[in-house]
Amino acid sequence: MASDTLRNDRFLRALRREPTDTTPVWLMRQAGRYLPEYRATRARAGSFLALAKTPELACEVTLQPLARFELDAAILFSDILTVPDAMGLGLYFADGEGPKFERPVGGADDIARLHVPDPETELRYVMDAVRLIRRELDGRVPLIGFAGSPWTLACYMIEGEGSRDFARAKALAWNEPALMHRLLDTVAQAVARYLAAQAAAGAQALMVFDTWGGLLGPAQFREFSLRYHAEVAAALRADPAARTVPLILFAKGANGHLEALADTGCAALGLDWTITLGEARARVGARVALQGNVDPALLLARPEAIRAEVEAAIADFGAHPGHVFNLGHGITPGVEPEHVRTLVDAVHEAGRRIRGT
Ligand code: 1CP
Repeated sequence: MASDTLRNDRFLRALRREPTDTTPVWLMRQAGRYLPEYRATRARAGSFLALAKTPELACEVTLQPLARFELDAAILFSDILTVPDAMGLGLYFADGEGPKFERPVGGADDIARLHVPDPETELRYVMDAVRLIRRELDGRVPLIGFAGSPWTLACYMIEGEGSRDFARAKALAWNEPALMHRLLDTVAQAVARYLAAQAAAGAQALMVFDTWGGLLGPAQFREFSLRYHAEVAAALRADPAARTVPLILFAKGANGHLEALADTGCAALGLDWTITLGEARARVGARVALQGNVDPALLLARPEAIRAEVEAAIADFGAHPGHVFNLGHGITPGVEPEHVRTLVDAVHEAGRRIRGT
């Protein structure tokens, strides 16, 4: 496989907390609407779902940001909601709106009917995209595969669409915890199987997005989110293809739980921008690598402000191994692509400066 000839392994080395020549950087949503070439491919595809479900097009948009910027990793172009779609919920996008499910999960009968999808048949388009992207990357940088966390996916499955508070999902957790656990258990099996299949297809790192973990209070976070992170991580460690593939866990808004998250068996934690890298490193840096964490809105600022903030973040982490630079959440659509170049180049410059390389 092409992994033998990986020409830029900064990202994987940082995840293993090994020294690197400079700080590696990639950005959540690096392929997306802020890029005119992404908008053109999406228009050609006709819809976001057609784009995500056509491996050649998913591969094309995955590679677009790498053609422009000196990024140190590629991330599979797909969505976390492909898994509930394959579980039978019917994902669709109404015009100009976010994702929705035709058949959200209502109660016990719906939950009992859910099945764990076979990735190589029911999510074949994702596995084909992973294989194609690996071939087209040809060892330039590693490829990241990903999935939503069981809790975050359950939020969308119950609500049927995005929400600010996911009140229906939280109500189910309070009112029928056993039922919620049955749902989370099935979703966790689906997520673990899906991530393991991505590793077998060629993903060189795996990331779990727990975008809505931070909505839960401390005890509920441990019960309904954290526990399933540990289950997914344990399943991956037991899988021959995924065992050696580093796992990055991003639980947005869950900084109160960093120590517990670091003990789930992941290689790295993704951080949002509400904690400093220095504090996070002091708390968990001996156990895991850290990925993050500047405010995505920084990309709306002037180039000098972007450079200053990047410099400050890298100084705050210090000259230790184990930092992957990223935003604290995804790039927003209105960002000027040249600002992304400023940020990426500033990371490599500041990373070299602090190491004296
Ligand atoms: O083209 C478009 O208009 C569709 C917008 C879009 C894009 C570009 C959606 C719909 N998904 C994606 C791609 C996507 N989604 C990636 C691509 C890889 C990358 O470049 O990073 C990834 C990693 C995701 C993951 C994802 N989807 C998350 C977790 C990360 C996060 O942003 O917190 C979540 C919560 C989703 C759900 C989703 N899919 C799309 C939208 C607009 C949303 C948010 C819905 C909501 O809650 O309102």
